[in-house]
Amino acid sequence: MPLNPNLIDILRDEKAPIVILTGAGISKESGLHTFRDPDGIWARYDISEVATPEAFVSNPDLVHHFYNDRRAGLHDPDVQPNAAHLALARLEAEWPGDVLLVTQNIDDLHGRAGSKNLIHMHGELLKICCNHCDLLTDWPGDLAKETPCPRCGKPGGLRPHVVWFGEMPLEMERIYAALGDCGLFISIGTSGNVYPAAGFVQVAHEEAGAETVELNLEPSSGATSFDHSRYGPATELVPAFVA
Ligand code: BJW
Repeated sequence: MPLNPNLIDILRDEKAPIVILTGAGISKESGLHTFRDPDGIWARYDISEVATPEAFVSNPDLVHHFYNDRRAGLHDPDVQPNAAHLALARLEAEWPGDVLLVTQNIDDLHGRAGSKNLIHMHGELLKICCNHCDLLTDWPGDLAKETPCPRCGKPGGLRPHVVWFGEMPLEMERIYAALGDCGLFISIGTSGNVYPAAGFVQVAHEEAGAETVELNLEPSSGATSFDHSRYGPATELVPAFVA
């Protein structure tokens, strides 16, 4: 096998299912911040004050401000899918086997790039839900503490459709089923600090015997768990790897 194998070198079975996990690093070159880099979101905000259910109860104004700001950032016309998002959408369209893309990102850049078999395991920034009823709807604009729910009419219950610490990530059954059956697991642009996503590499390796690949700017916390790795910017690594 070549020193820096690409997807085709690793996957000789051309129909093998592929599971891809992405994190904030894939959207960095589109102009969105990561979380744990020195210039990241957690350098400016305290996680416990904006990304927990307890924070939403004690200071909903701050939590809404945090997500309103990020929603506005996502609407910046300069924020567009980059070469890495586009390469993954192309892979899904062209690979003869299943490709499941699981993103921890709440931005909509994978969808805009054309990925269809996509799970937003930490939710979606442009959606809201209601703590009082079962509303889940698109919400591109600002949200405030007093905004009444468009379905049940009650104020105070609307929240961003995002998964905070201590909450259950979305579609876990479907994700674990795909991990247990894949031939290749690729992790892109994630620091490997947040579970359960950080544990997916072990599941793919142990349950499916899958080959595992990390594509990241630098070795992640779980780097030694991967069979193969390449380090550099996602816009260079991803198109080259899936080409
Ligand atoms: C580039 C680049 C470029 C830069 N190119 N690369 C097991 C052990 C220990 C703890 C736990 C455990 N299981 C669960 C936990 C608790 C907790 C957890 O993991 N804590 C850890 C901090 C220890 N997990 C949870 O609470 C999760 N829920 C859960 O497990 O439910 C089950 C359960 C429920 C109830 C009771 C018991 C169990 C939920 C986690 C929710 C995460 N939420 C956030 C914020 C919400 C969404 C938002 O506002 O955006 O999600 S936190 C934040 O981190 C966000 C991200 O999706 C997530 C991951 O970050 P990511 O994507 O990895 O970003 P960074 O910044 O960390 O890394 C970026 C990487 O890119 C870096 O490596 C750079 O080098 C690289 N990079 N530029 C390529 N150009």
